[in-house]
Amino acid sequence: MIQEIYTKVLAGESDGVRSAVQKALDEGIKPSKIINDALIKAMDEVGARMKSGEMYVPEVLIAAEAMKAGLGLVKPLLEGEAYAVGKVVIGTVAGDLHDIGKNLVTMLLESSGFEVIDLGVDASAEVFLEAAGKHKPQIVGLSALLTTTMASMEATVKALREKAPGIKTMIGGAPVSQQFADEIGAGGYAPDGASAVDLAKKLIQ
Ligand code: B12
Repeated sequence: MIQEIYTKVLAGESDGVRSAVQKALDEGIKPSKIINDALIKAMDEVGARMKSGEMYVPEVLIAAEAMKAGLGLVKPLLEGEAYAVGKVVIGTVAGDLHDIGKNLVTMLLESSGFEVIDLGVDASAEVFLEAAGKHKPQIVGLSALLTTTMASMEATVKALREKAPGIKTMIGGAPVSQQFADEIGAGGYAPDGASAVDLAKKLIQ
């Protein structure tokens, strides 16, 4: 049944994932085993296929939806089992309304076991700071798709470094790069969703 869940996630079949997860639960398979050995493992494979160019954004989004459908069934059964591997606050910076990439990163982080608080788009440095204080994440992720909003990103990273120095930052979006991350003192840069998950895992170690 674990294999069936894995295959259905890769195929992006939400209904198939739901029924396979239900069958697994009926068979007495532990929720944590379903999450780790089927759902997360499948998303690891999705990440790998995305990196190698075997899967494209729409398929990745559909697989992430299918994974979340399965996760929805097992999550309530975890009985306080420590599940989240880490907490991330994420948002698109002030002046920028692009959110497709950020949403993809959010879904991939969630399906890899992170708890993600999504601040949406056009989020100012103050909004990021307030959320950092309220949710106490290990990581704040910032997205920018416009060259003009790279300045908002820089200002937000600066504000976080000054006022919440214990929190790591990671940045992404088409106009930014590792070089820009180094320049503004961000904790890291990732070029795509799968690498964002790897980076987040590295940052919380
Ligand atoms: C879709 C789109 C829009 C949509 C956005 C819809 C939405 N809900 O997001 C709409 C139509 C609203 C839009 C508006 C505008 N857009 Co636009 N848009 C795009 C387009 C075509 C695709 C962007 C996208 O979604 N890519 C797909 C995602 C999956 O990729 P991604 O965002 O890069 O994300 C990946 C990585 O970057 C990374 N990542 C992203 N975020 C993060 C965050 C973290 C923490 C990490 C680690 C990683 C990470 O992982 C993601 C997944 O792999 C791009 C062109 C392009 N091909 O990029 C132009 C583009 C970004 N837009 C552009 C422009 C100019 C505009 C407008 C100013 C147009 C106008 N004159 O009104 C407005 C600006 C509005 C605003 N204030 O933001 C320009 C920007 C030019 C520049 N260099 O500044 C582009 C490049 C088009 C162009 N060639 O001119 N746009």
